[in-house]
Amino acid sequence: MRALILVDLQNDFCPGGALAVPRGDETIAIANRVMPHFTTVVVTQDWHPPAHKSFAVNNPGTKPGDVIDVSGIQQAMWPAHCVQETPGAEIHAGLNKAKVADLFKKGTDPDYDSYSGFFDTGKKKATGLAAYLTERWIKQVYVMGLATDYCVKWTALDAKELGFDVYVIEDGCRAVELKPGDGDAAIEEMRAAGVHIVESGAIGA
Ligand code: VGL
Ligand code: ZN
Repeated sequence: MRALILVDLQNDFCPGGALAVPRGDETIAIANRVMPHFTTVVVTQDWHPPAHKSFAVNNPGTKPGDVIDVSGIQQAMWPAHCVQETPGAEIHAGLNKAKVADLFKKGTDPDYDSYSGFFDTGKKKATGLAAYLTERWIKQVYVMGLATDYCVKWTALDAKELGFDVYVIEDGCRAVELKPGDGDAAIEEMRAAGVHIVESGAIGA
């Protein structure tokens, strides 16, 4: 059995959003196109409390792009984004939600970030996604969404480490690229870890 994990297809990661990923909105049509080929489709949702420690505004003297020590972990500073119950945290309205079976929120603990859809960054707390997939006999997971160099990468690498056969739909992802080239580097890092890199056109073909 295979599942599709749609990572953080949220307004704040699309053009006009608080942490806009260039051309992030182009992933929505691709998600809608591949979804019918999966029996299980889940989405992850970055869902931060206003006091979240990954926000530069909550760490006086820092600005977005800085990296500081938070709870013993090297943490990048971001503009405030995906704040719980705000429009920016909503899943993009263009996504066909009829096919989405479940939603997994992450980044809810103010002291820890959670790029991965499976665990917080310190691996202290699971989101429940791994157990959910295992209960449904899922062996292969397909991952796409936002952003290639953060949440897609961490989700795919955790899935691989958990023992799933992992496929990243490359054209269904867009990168933040704090540094130019981060997107391609993330793809290569995933490939080196044994993640299959595929194109959406090959799904269901
Ligand atoms: C993400 C930065 C901060 C992502 C989430 O979804 O890739 N990136 N929070
Ligand atoms: Zn976040």
